[in-house]
Amino acid sequence: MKKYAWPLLALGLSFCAEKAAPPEPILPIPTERQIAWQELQFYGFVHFNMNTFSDREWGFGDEKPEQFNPTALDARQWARIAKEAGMKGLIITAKHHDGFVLWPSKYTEHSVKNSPWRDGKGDLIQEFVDACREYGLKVGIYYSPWDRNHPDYGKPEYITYMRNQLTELLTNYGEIYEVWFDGANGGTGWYGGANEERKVDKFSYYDWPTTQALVRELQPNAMMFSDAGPDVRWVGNEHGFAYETTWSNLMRDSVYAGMQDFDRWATGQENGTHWVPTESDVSIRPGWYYHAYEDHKVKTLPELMEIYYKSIGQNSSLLINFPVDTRGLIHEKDEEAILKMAAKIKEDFAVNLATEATFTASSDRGKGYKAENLSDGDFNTYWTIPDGEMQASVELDFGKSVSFNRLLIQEFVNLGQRVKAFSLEKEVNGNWEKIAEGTTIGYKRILRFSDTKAQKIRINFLDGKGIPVISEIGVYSAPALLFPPKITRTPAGKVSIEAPESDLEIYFTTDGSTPKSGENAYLGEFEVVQPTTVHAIVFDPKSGKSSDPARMDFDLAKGSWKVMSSDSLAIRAIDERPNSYWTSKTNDLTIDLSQEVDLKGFIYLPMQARYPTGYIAEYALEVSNDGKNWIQIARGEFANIQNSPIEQMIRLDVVKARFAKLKALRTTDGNPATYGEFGIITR
Ligand code: FUL
Ligand code: CA
Repeated sequence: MKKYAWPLLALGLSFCAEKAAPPEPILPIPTERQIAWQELQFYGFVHFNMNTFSDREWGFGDEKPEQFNPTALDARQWARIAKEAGMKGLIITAKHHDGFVLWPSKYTEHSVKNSPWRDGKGDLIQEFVDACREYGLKVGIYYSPWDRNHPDYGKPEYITYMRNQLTELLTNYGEIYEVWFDGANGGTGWYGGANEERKVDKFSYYDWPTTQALVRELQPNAMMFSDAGPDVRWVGNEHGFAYETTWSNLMRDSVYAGMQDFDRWATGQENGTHWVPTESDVSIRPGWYYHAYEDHKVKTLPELMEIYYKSIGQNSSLLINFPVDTRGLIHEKDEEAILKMAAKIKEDFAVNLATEATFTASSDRGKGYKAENLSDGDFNTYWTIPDGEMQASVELDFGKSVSFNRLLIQEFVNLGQRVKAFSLEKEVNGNWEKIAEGTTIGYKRILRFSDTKAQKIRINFLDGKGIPVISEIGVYSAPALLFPPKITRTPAGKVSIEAPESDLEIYFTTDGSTPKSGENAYLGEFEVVQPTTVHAIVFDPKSGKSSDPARMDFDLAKGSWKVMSSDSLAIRAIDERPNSYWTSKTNDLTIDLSQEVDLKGFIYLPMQARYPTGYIAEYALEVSNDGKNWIQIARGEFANIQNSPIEQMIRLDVVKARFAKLKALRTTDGNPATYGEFGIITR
């Protein structure tokens, strides 16, 4: 009996009440391919290739296949971790700028087939693909157009080579969901032994339309990533942060990264002609590739959550990188960090208070577009209003006073991105008080605000490109996250530790061990002039919870150092303040260390200001015992510094030195060298 009742009922309903006509789309809108991709939200990067073994960020191209030799490679471990972390896919660096390829390509000898790994019979792309399929992850391929190994790079022949390799990758390994074309083009390289600088015109040289047509033909469902699309665009930084205002609309044909003032366009454009959503890429460590010296620099839980909210919470997808280590495994610390993040995301969104609320909209478009669609967990059902009405609001009544600190909104972007301004209010004794506000929404927007109590809230859609079309509204109460304290030191060696909020206790150690609450409380500044590692935690006596430890590795204090320059501002290069910097008209920085030291390396922090200039791209380090006679002890490049201006740490064989001179041989933009901070390593 029951069996037949439902279809009959459905049939009856569709006769008696017509669904109103849906709103007209506002162009641009996503393609089918982009609609499928936008649901993924969170996926992983694997940077594992020759650089893992040469300990570099950018290989020069003269590396030897023999160097590629992981001892315990297990792609299933990568896939397991990605899956447990809630990622929907993985993208692997099939070929990075150094040109080495992870599969036995017919078109080059510079590949795994000439490496000791699996006796030269291995195919890492195949192992990667098998592992991803086993764990139900989508497979993506990173392919660097810039190739510092290939002799023909810069000539038309190389473009044929590139297309041949793409054909191998996109034909032999099944379905690929994203093809990632890197925008970096540094210039110098080995190039088959030519060892020179080769400049190409990024836009004409590669003849992208032909390559894109090839990708479409071989993998019609694959999203193509590059600085400006065609399908998904770079977010414009390597912090993993999208913007408060982030449009998926882009003037695709006139905007590209690398152009001047790219950060003006990185947010997309309200009147953009094409649908090109952003992807926020970030590494779980400072570098993209594995370096043992970054084992203690894995991002902390608060840092990872900040990334989550600033990417996925700001209309972007999130691509987090694992720098797979020389064993061929994701490092234990990286695994721990990503799983903590996954657990915290679950915790923050565990209970959606909106599902218990009564929704009342200022108006609706009629049957099929009611406010109840806003909390049915289905992106494809939405609430919208009659054409012509520009402002609208939705009220939620929880039935009783509840506490919350997150608002999640999804726009039904399949009909175009519309909202330009919205606000959140709560009812207090019959009056509405603003809690938070936002600009764009897009596929997903999450507002964070401090714990708020209310029985009724209201979301006002204040401005848009057309009527709001909203899929989902969620309200959550995310448990507080304790941020680790900040540890800083003055040049004279006074260390202070600062908690993120008052009412928290601080505990610390100076012997490398992990601090414990109740042991060695921080009560005020203390002195550290010799190389020392300081760890510190904050402890919340109310909840009994501790933060993750913060860590700082201090070397010799800089108080007695002198900068050898007549410019009084030069002191800013060694003032222990990361946000101050010095511009050197002579491009170099000379320091009198005031005593002879065992120099084992140095540190260069590029300037951290918003509009940077003069990052050192190629450096030389000289030392002297008298400040007159110098010897050069190191020379090299700070790879990828332009896109990722992180602290550069160079370790060297020990040498005795009283004076040190860091010289910029080349800066990224040709302007005089800037120094955020210079430091030495003596341990
Ligand atoms: C950049 C590259 O230069 C880095 O090495 C890294 O691969 C990152 C994802 O993209 O442009
Ligand atoms: Ca819905």
